[in-house]
Amino acid sequence: MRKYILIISSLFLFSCEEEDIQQNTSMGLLINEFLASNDACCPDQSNDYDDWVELYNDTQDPIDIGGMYFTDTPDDDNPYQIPTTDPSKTTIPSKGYLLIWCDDDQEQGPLHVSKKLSKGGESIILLSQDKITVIDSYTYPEQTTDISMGRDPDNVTNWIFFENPTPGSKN
Ligand SMILES: [Ca+2]
Ligand SMILES: [Ca+2]
Repeated sequence: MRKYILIISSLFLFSCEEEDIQQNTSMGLLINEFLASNDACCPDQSNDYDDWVELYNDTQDPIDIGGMYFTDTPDDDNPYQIPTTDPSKTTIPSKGYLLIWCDDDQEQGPLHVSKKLSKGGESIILLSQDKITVIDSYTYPEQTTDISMGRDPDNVTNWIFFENPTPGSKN
C-alpha cells in the first residue's frame, strides 16, 4: 500500500522523470537467448553446466557491460553489479555476442553473476550503470532442460524455443 501511494504521488510530482525511468530504452544491447536449465548443453570454462544469458550488441560500437546490473527479479533492491575490473572480458564488440553465466560462481570471472535462473519461469533484467534504467528485460515461462529460448532471427520481437541452443552466436 505504501508503495502504491508512493507511485501515485510520484506520477503527480515527477511525471516526466517517471516516464524516463520506466521506458525500456533498449539502446541496441539486447537479451538474445538464454538457457535456464542446463544439463548437457554447453559448459562454461570451468566445465560447469550452468544457466546462461546471451547478450547481443546491435550497435556500431563496442559496449562494455562492466558496471551494469543484472537481476532475475523486477524491482530488485539488490541487483548484481557486473565488475568493472576486466573490460577485455566484459566488452561486446559491435554486432557481437557475450554470455553471462548465472551460476553464483563469481570467482570464475566477471561474467559469472550471483543470480541463477529458475526453470519454472522468471525474469531476466539488464540495468544500466545508473541501477535504474532498464536496458532490456524479458519475463519467460516454464522452461525445458537443454532447450534454450531466444529471439526469432526472422522477427526479433518474437521469442521461441531452440532445441539446438547457440550460445555466443546467431540464433
Ligand atoms: Ca560456473
Ligand atoms: Ca545465440
